[in-house]
Amino acid sequence: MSPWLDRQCTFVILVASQLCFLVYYSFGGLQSMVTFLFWGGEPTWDYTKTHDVYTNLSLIQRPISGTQGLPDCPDKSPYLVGPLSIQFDRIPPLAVIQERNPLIQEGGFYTPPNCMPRYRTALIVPHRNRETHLRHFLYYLHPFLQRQQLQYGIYVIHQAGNQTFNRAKLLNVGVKEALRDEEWDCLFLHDVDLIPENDHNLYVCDPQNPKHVSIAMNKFGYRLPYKTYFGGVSAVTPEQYLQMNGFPNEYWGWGGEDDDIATRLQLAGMRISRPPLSLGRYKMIKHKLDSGNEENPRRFDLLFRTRRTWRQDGMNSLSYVTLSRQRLPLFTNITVDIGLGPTRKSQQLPRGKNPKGIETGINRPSGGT
Ligand code: BGN
Repeated sequence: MSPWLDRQCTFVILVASQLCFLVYYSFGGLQSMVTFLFWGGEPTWDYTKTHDVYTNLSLIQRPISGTQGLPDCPDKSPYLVGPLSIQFDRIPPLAVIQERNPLIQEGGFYTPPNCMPRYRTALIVPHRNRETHLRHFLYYLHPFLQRQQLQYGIYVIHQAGNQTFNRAKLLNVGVKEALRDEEWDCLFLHDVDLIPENDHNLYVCDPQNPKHVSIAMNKFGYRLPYKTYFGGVSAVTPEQYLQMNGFPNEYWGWGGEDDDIATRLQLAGMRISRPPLSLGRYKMIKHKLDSGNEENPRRFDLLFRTRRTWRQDGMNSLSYVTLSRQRLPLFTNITVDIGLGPTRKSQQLPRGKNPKGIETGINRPSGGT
């Protein structure tokens, strides 16, 4: 080959490889490139054309012939509509939500009246001082889930008292309490201020791996803020949850617990599964950082030690006191005393007594510390 031709070839290869890199990065790296090249036929959604969240709900009726010998629900629900209109300017009254969801049973439970559900999903919602958020949440989630033809239940886990909030521990409590009621196939661990924007985002688990669902939130410009992000809404089977020893109990205040969960699921031999970016879309109800949920200054140190602590801190060390368990018309409300953060341990309530002085059972599983 002549030196001239050789130089030409080198030049072309150089330019071509630079172009390849350019394309690679502009499509968001390897994962997105693979999705782009081997596109699985997922529909692309037009979020400028949205539907009312109560669309099709009146079509879901009990059959006149009774519920004996109902067929299995179809693979894909015929009631789904896609992108939903979501607004937070008016707070729906509980009575209105009840009226618009006549098939919901006491405790916030639902089972499709006209077919046998394929999945049973429990939603676990940590809560304190977010009553208006909860009303938006119930208004949007009930019709959303009914259209998916799931059997489901909504559990609101309310932290008693004004001490530092502990989201991850409330989730552990919620899982334990929900599994007392029913053999749920899937546990949706759900922040109260996040509303799904597309009903094709099915509230079912990935049997292989824990699923991070709220991957495209308006707050983060509908992108994942970082690769291992696991906050907001996630879905795990009870088996996956126990395999990772649940969530850490020691994160008091804002931040870090979701990163810990992401680490522990990897330490337990699993990886994060995710829906397509166009489906895992969520609108967040705007709010300020709550008092009692200030940034946790210990989170960096705790995260540094996850590898050493995850087997001891989690479901096997969970202890709390159930103060009340109410089956309300739209959800099951469980109020718990989960104790106090590290600096407040000395003020902890005496065992078996709650602030009202009512005797309660202590929910300490075997193997607890
Ligand atoms: C991260 C927080 C997450 C939070 C996301 C999104 C921490 C740990 C720092 C080492 N993690 O920074 O908890 O969900 O932001 O807001 O603070």
